[in-house]
Amino acid sequence: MPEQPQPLVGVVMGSKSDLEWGQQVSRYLQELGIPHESRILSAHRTPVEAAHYAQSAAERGLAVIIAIAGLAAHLPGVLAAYTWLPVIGLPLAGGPLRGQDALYAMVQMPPGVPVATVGLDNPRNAAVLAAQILAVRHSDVRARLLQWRREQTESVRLADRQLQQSSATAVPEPRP
Ligand code: RP5
Repeated sequence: MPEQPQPLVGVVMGSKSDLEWGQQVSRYLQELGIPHESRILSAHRTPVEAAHYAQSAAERGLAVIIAIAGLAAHLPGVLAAYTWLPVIGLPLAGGPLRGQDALYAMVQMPPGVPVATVGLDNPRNAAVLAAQILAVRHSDVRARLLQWRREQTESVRLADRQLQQSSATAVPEPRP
C-alpha cells in the first residue's frame, strides 16, 4: 500500500455535528492538493485531548490548524493557547445568536494569542488561507494555489463576457 503523505494541516471540529463543515474544508484542501488529517476534539467536553493535540501538533509535522466550531466557540482559542502554529478559526452560524457568539469568540482573542478568523460558514476561505500560509515554504502548494487563483480569475472574466454577450443580444422589454 502506498504511504500516506505527512499531513500539513489539522482540521479540528468541536463536535460530530460540525462534520459537514469539516468535510467541506477537507474537500477544498484536497482540491489544493494539501495533505491533512481530521479530528473531533472539544474544548469543553474533551479538553485534555484538545490540549494534547495542539501541544504535539508541531512536532508531528503539522504546519497549520483549522478549528471549526459554533456557539461559545472556544476551540480555536484553546488550541492556539497550546501551540505556536497558526490557528485558523472557522465560526459556524448556528444557534439562537446565529453564529455571532462563535464569530466574536474567535475574532476577539486577547492580544498575544491570535486566531485567524474567516467568515461565518466559509470553509473555502479557511482552506485557501491555510494554502497561503503553506505556500510560503511549500512550492508545490504555491503552484497549485496560483493555478487555482488563475482559474478563479478566468471564471469571473468568463461570466462577465457571457453577461456582455447576453445583454448585447437581449431585446429590451417594452415599457408599460
Ligand atoms: C460547539 O457547539 C460545536 O462546535 C458545535 O458547533 C456546537 C454544538 O455542539 P453539539 O451540542 O451539537 O455537540 O462546541
